[in-house]
Amino acid sequence: APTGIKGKVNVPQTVTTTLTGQGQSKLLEQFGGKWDEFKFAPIRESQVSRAMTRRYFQDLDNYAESDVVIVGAGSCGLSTAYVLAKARPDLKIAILEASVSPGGGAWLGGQLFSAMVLRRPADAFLTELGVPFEEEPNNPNFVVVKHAAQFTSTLLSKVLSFPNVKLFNATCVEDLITRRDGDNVRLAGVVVNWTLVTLHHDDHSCMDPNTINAPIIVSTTGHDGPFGAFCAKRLVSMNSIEKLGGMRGLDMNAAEDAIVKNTREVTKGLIIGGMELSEIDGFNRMGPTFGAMVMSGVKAAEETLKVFDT
Ligand code: AHZ
Repeated sequence: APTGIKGKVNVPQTVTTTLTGQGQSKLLEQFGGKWDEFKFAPIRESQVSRAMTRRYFQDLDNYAESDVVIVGAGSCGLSTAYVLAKARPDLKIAILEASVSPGGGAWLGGQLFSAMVLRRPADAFLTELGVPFEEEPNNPNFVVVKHAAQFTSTLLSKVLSFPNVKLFNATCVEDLITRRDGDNVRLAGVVVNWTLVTLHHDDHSCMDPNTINAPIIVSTTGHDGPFGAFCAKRLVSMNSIEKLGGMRGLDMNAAEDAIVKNTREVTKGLIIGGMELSEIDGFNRMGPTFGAMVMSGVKAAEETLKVFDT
């Protein structure tokens, strides 16, 4: 491996940034000075480029053979990654997210409102993550996180801290790698491209993709939309399943239980969870309640572990 990448990971000590009596930041004091003497350590531009590219290309090399690929870093995909990475530090987990910003639809609770609702017993996942939540007065059946972004940023930060996880954002899964398995097909990886390239296949000459091999793909690309339900739709276009069930109208009670219970290996090597599953099975949507997304993530991780255990 190139030197300088596997160096010691520095965990920052907590520093107090509160202002002192003289209105001076203690943080600045720690770095030894007054504002007019403030100076960063010197750097050359190429050193910045090399620090980034060396790591990225080493990651591309390392994760070209992954143990698990998670497609889509929404609430379901990130929950899957958290459970899996924690349970099995020996597994190499690549998360592929088409958008620049991971998190999918979980930055807001619903419409453009802040609070995020999760029905019990999904509060156990919040407790596991250490995300604070409120009880709803006179209703023990659900809990409320004051801002969905607090849930998503905490989950994301924990997932990214696992040494066995790499998130490739702005990277789109644009096809599946398949192998014949008797009369059936099993998945053996994914075909990827920069999302900006994927979006321009129609107006540029051929821009070939890249690949990642993995025995298990967990697809959590959400319901149909500009990018959503990717693997579900691909299963139909490659004749692996006849047709999609198609997501039905909103019914919170029916939808959440159905999604969690049915999160499963749909085709050999492909586990589907979250709202993408509603497109396969024809389940209802649940709208702005996120318990099923995290619990489907937990189940997707368990289904993945089952495959590795057999
Ligand atoms: O960008 C997508 C999003 O971040 C990403 N994605 C989609 N297609 C992709 C592809 N390659 C890589 N081909 C891709 N990434 O997948 C993520 C899906 O996140 P999401 O939040 O849309 O899905 P989820 O199933 O995790 O959560 C659904 C949340 C919903 S939708 C809903 C309703 O409509 O009623 N209710 C809830 C709680």
